Amino acid sequence: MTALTLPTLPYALEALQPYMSAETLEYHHGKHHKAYVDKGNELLKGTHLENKSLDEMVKGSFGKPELQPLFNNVAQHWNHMHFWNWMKPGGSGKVPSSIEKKITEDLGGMEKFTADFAAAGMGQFGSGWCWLAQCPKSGKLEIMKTPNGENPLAHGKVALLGCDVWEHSYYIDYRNRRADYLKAFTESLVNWDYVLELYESAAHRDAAAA
Ligand code: MN3
Repeated sequence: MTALTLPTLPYALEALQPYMSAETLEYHHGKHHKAYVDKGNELLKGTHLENKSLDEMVKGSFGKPELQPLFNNVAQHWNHMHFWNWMKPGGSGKVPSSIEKKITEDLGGMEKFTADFAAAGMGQFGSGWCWLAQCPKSGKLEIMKTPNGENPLAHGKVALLGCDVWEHSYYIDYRNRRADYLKAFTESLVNWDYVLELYESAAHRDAAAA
């Protein structure tokens, strides 16, 4: 049994056009994500993390120099499993009211959130991700940026939304214009239903733990 499996995209390759091309999705999913799955499976073989959940693989390999290559691949697998669901055809638009209320309380409103999220993506030097995350202790939302494969989970936070700012996610469509890609992502691609699902399951988990 292989531990990691490349998922099927939840929409057709053409479905996110004109904001993200079929060619970008074909390479990003079929080559880049597939490479993380293949390499991750190879590196997992014989380790104590082989039969663990994906969350445990990410947390168990983070911050250990000898497991850095494994972390890079399992974390990128985790990130992309969510990333495909953080977008949808006809995305962005109306933000669920509970999310909008929480963003207004913690992050100063939707407009400020959108600007700060994009600024985090722009401010990530080189490859990485920008995030809307929730602190499980305080319950507060925060904006994060992380290098390479790192994610909120590795840092003890709950990821609610993430945008891949590795060049492979935008270079075919936007060349060097990361800001235009981030604008298209925030305005036209975000699947807020999935964000809501993650937000609500985090709340249920916290209630169960309390
Ligand atoms: Mn990627």
